[in-house]
Amino acid sequence: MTTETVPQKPVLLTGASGALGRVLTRALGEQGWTLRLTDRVPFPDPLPAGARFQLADLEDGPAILRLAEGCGTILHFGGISVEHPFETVIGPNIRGLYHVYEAARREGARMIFASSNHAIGFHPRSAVLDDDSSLAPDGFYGLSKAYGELMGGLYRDKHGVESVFLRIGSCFPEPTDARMLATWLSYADLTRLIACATLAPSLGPAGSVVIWAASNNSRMTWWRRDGRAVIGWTPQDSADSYVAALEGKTSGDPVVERYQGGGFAGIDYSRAAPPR
Ligand code: NAI
Ligand code: 15L
Repeated sequence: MTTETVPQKPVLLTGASGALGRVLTRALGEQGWTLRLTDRVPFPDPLPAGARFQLADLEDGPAILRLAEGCGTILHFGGISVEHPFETVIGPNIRGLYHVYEAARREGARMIFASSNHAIGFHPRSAVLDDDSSLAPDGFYGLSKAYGELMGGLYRDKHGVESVFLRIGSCFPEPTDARMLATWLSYADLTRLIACATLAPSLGPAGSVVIWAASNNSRMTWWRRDGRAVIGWTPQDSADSYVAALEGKTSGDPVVERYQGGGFAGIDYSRAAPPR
């Protein structure tokens, strides 16, 4: 554990203009972090002191290398963030990810990768997963996140690049359906998670950790062991106060309700029926 609250080197945040990028920019900026922000669309909010923004496409490798110069941590939140056709996903989420890992390698920076529950979304909700359970992507988007975690393993094993793989559940202002009673991650818990992942002096002997990024929801019975003790993160919020309002809010679709990935598992699902 560490007593520092501000990283010694600048932190690069990709996807800064997106929903979570804006949340993190505001929260980490208020804590005095030196942020280098980037996205392919302009940053819509006032910039905090200590932050600067540069437009760049993740597919522009030299631009990403330049942006990362001098950074000690990369918070990689940019890219396609929901299910899309393969050809839409591959550029930002595969080629773009490669550029970010190359930048991390060159700078000796720690990578904090916004992976997703959709990397494991085809596990049924009856399964209990640990950090070494098999990947089971529920679409092309989830497949890109699974590939990202594998790429992180390659850069760890071959180049010593550290990674924190955040398998984010559902990070929104509040939960909005029954599934999110399990998967919800509050913005405050996300912000604390990023601080712990960035400031932890070490990621242990493995050099990488997987985190099930959900708040302290009593309905989250699907995800168990992970690396939170290594980085010192404990979620403090909970979806439990929304149970009465949301527990009946289900889709009625047996495929969607069967799998951890919910609606994403049901997109373009063409089997006659889910396996028994
Ligand atoms: P978002 O879609 O609001 O933000 C993604 C940002 O990436 C956008 O601002 C977009 O312009 C940028 N981007 C896309 N392609 C790019 C490219 N080629 N070059 C540069 N920038 C590009 O998504 P959100 O919700 O903020 O999520 C952030 C990250 O967290 C994403 O990687 C997403 O997959 C991941 N995540 C989010 C969850 C959530 O509940 N919000 C759950 C699980 C994972
Ligand atoms: C994700 O990976 C998406 O980025 C987000 O928009 C939500 O759909 C979330 O998963 C979820 O599963 O709720």
